[in-house]
Amino acid sequence: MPPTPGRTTALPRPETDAEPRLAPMWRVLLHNDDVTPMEFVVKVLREIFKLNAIASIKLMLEAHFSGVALVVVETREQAEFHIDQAHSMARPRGYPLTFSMEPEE
Ligand code: TYC
Repeated sequence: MPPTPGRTTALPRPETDAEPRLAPMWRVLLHNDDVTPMEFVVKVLREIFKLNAIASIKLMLEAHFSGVALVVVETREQAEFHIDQAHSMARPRGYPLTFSMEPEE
């Protein structure tokens, strides 16, 4: 369909060039501890956060060696749900595995 005369077709907004975000985004962080087995951390990252094996191992090692690792950026509701699921997997086994969340900016 030809453009209507006198009207412009969609142009990028010069200020942002990007679509406005509908929902504020939150960072989910993985914290190291001295108790949770490495294999269990990887299992949680795969099963709850749907990360592949390589990404899960890399993140687990990053948290293990540096204290904390960024897992994913998602909406507040998604982050709360995933963290709750992860803690619910760990607590009955007596593991102190901890995730936290913080607003992106
Ligand atoms: N530090 C734990 C250990 O040596 C493994 C671990 C890694 C725990 C990352 C938590 O977020 C974590 N068994």
